[in-house]
Amino acid sequence: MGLTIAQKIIKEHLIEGEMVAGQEIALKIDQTLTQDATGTMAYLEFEAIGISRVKTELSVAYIDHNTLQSGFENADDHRYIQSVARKHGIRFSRPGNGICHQVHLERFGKPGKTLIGSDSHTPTGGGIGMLAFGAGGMDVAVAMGGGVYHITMPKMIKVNLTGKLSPWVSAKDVSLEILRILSVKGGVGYIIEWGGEGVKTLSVPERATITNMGTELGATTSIFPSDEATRAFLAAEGREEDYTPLESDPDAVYDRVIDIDLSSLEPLLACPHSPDNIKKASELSDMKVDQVCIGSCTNSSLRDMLRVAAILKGKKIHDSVSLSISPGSKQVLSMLADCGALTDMIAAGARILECACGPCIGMGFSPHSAGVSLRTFNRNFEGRSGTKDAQVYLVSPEIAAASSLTGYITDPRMLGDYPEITVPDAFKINDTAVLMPADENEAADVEVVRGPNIKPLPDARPLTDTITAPLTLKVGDNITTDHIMPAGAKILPYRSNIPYLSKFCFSVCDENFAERALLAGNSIIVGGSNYGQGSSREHAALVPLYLGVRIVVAKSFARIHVANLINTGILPLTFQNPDDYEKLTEGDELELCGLTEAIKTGEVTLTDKTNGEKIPLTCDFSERQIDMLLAGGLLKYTAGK
Ligand code: MIC
Ligand code: SF4
Repeated sequence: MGLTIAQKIIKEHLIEGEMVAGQEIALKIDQTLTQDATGTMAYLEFEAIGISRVKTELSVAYIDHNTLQSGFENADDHRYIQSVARKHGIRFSRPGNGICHQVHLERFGKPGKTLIGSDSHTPTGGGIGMLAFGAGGMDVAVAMGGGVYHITMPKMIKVNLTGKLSPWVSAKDVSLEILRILSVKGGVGYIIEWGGEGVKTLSVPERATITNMGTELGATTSIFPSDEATRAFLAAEGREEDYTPLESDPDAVYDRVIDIDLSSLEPLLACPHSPDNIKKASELSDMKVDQVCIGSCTNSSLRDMLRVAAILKGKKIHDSVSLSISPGSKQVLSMLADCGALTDMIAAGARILECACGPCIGMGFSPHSAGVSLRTFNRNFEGRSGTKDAQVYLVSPEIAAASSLTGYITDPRMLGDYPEITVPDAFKINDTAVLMPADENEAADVEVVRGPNIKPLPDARPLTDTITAPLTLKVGDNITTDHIMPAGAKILPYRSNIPYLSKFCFSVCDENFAERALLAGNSIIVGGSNYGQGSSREHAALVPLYLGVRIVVAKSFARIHVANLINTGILPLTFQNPDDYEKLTEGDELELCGLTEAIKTGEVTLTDKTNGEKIPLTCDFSERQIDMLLAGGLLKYTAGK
């Protein structure tokens, strides 16, 4: 039987397990990346493992999320990451060099290699034919130490592309179309492989927009073939030698095939507050727009920026719109400057922000109260922009630029001729903002510098046989890690200070949760389906651990978050019958007995001592996961080995 592209890469990197969907497998990891908001924790964990030098082919530490430095906290964390990277053999991408996924694609990604990153949008690398996964910091720390990465062997979806995108329709619309088809849960348990004749019409940055947003489907990852377009991109980056062709076998078997005719797509947008709430731009043309933000790891390539500049050229943005543009990397920014496109953007009235995540993670540029914000980003979760009642729409760079001119949501086809752009064959290469690590002889003398904002990790709590605890919080479906552990300018500086961060846990849902949980000592959370979707931040597990959360019971879980829960030693359990969710009420006293045995058989009974209900729960842990839970999480488990 033939193999898919992903299966070929998995086969080459398989260390443990069998390539049977649903079974746990362990993969060798070639490259890792971290960003600063999750990186400080990942490097503290790497230090805790006690290995002196990374064992990967390449590991890069990026600073891109938390670049406001509105106090000593971020700057201290950056200095810590810079020093720890220098000591342990990791390259350091300085603040201002760009967003991790954009820079990694430009400078380091290689077809056929495996990559894990402490950021959920690491699958951006699938645009260049990498098998790239978002993961929690602990998993990245273990991979840097030469350890394997465990996943459940996914099923395969093939998206068969035909035709060619029409003028004013772009890769973002392909992402939104697949979200319309599959929803934010539809990719869970799958790798999405993009194929068909239509693939040839898409450049690597366009493919990367699509694999980037595959994360919003809940997919394990997404991948494109490596072909002539990949070779051309690598050649433009001056590294054609990194090219290897990759395609699926003609008789490869997919669990599901979805056809998309690129020629039939129209400009789309995702309405508040979910990336799968899709409408046509033409349906919302009465909606007044207050703010437009262009950038993020989804849409900040040179192609996207040149297109925006061409649309804005010689025009002026609408008086009631505030427009921000953040180019994805120093490479993109300097090329925009050289060709004059930057001047066109500035002249039209854009506010140019640094090459970083910026407004995407609420680091500045929050909309005004109830403001309508059009963003070329990948997530529009409630409150993520920093303004709780903002109405955030996800759009293509074309819709964003067009709407910034008119002040209304605008189907860009209204603007007439699609302005031509030329993406050069050779990009401007300048890697001065990537610092090399010390060589092995010098490394011992490098001092790791820790600021006072770095607080110890919360204590592990090995699983006990009986847990009796109150239900301190009951939440609904599609709870994101942004709900569990919000980010934004006021909170993000405390990512290495779990006690402080804990004050904000679930504050979007219930401002009193943190206090209540801390008071209870031990507690249980109940959630709906797709619990923990979105960001890879392991803080959404570490902080509940600190607050005493021992168990999360949900209808279903998102992939990275469930791994993070187990990694921190919190027990994730699912309802055998999802309707039983209704039987539990916040404040109820719950009890689970015989847990050490029950997690092996997969049959767990929850007793609601308040109303006497007995509720059957399930779990399906591998032996490794059981050992981790019994040890109190991945770090204790690894140390024990
Ligand atoms: C995000 O887009 O939500 C983030 C911020 O990049 C996160 C990582 C984090 O929370 O630091 C992600 O996607 O994993
Ligand atoms: Fe940064 Fe936003 Fe991309 Fe996350 S989604 S890595 S915050 S640009």
